[in-house]
Amino acid sequence: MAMQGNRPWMWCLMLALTLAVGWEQGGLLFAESEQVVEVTIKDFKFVTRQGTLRLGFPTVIKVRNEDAERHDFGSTMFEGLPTQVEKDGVIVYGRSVGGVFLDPKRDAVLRFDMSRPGRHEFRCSIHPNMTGELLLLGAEAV
Ligand SMILES: [Cu+2]
Repeated sequence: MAMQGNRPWMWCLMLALTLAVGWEQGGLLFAESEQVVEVTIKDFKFVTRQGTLRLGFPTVIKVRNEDAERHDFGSTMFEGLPTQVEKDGVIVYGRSVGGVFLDPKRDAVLRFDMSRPGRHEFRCSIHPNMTGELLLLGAEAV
């Protein structure tokens, strides 16, 4: 993840604080326009709950690891897209986010704007047989 300035931690901390303060209002404001995908990791499998996902809309992927094992939610779907990752109370931004690692019983939230239609695969790099996918419709299909 690329950070600007010579004190990236400072920038990151300020951003995290700003977002934390504005969280309640922001959550309400964006509640209607965000499309949410819930991914639960359980028994070494991805269980995905998604509604119809449309292009160009703010998308939120909530990942929860229910296993007692560390897992990874990795995907190329974020490639080149500004992506916000919220994990363990810390929020970071990146443009080449490859995914997020989740310790047992932890969760993470990824936010970005879907911009490519089709099937988007995700997998766990620790357990390569763990895969899942999201289906994204073009705006014209809705
Ligand atoms: Cu795994």
